[in-house]
Amino acid sequence: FTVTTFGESHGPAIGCVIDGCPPGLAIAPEEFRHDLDRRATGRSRHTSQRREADEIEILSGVYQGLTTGTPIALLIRNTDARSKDYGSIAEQFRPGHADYSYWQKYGLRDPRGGGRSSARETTMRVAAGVIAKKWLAQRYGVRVQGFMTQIGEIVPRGYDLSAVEDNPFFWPDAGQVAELEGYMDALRKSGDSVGGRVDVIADGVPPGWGEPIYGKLDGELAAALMSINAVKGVEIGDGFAAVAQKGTEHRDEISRAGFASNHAGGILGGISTGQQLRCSTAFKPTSSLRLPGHSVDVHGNEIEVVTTGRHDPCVAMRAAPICEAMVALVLMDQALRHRAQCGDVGEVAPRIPAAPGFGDA
Ligand code: EPS
Repeated sequence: FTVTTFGESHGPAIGCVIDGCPPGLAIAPEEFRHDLDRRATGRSRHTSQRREADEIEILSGVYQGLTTGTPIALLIRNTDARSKDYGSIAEQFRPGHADYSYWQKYGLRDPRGGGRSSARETTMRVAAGVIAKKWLAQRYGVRVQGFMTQIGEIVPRGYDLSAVEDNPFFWPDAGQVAELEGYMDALRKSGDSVGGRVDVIADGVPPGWGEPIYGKLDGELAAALMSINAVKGVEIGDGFAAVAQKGTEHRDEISRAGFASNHAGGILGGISTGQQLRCSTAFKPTSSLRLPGHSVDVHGNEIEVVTTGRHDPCVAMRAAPICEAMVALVLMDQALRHRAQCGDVGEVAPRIPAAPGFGDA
């Protein structure tokens, strides 16, 4: 099961090809709306004000509302690109932006809206993720949920996951939303940007998904999450906090009644344990800033770069649905691989109940 995307931020359209989806899954264009809206720009004052309709066209792989097993091609036409915003920086490298590395690699680039390196590309990951989430939920009862766990220095005081969809930050503590609004308003006025952290949990993942060495579940999740624009770090379970832990603290003790804890984040040896899966992703502050920064242009002249136009002061704010999609795509791929190899093994005893999950009472 693979997904590839195509398209540029200011090209005529963006799209994806999803290959390997089993036949018979019901899917309609309107089912993409909810997640595409969760990711989109212009849905609050705290994101870029570019307004895209993000209307999905299903070009192939679906007949009479059901997937056929052949490649599914999805397309979204770009409708609100303002390429003149990029006229003055077309030959400049924004410090901290992929402008420079794309130029070094290809010797030319489409500077409009960051071209292929734009966060616009993540739209199609979310679209593909809609199919993976639906298949996982129907076939295995798997639920995937993303939420934000840090903006700059601010971390949640509490975790009530029912609050996440009711605020533009995907924030799990409703009591802090006013503080975040004020923080983001001040940040936007200052012209600067900030990083953020997004966690994803997946409930209902059965034990056994993931390959033992090549194609470990955690390795594939890390690669998938790292492939999102602006991501600089991924943790599974306790992640880097495990460095300071003792073995007696980190190990998740087992009794017939259940796992006592879940420091491992639901994965041991690259294979799911049946516990809640937990990943955390670090997003850097965006680099398109109206505050001047030192750089050079394509001719090697030293310059000051100023980026005008419509940009996200905290791209992580829109990333919860993107991270969910990447996790769902990896899980669907691993589920199919597991089924192909071990489908006839069946349930193996003893199956140990999971520890209470993140956000559970
Ligand atoms: C982006 C800059 C803005 C964002 C864009 C990502 O685009 P533009 O410069 O064309 O107005 O709106 O994100 C999206 C369009 C999207 O759908 O996510 C950038 O610099 O990466």
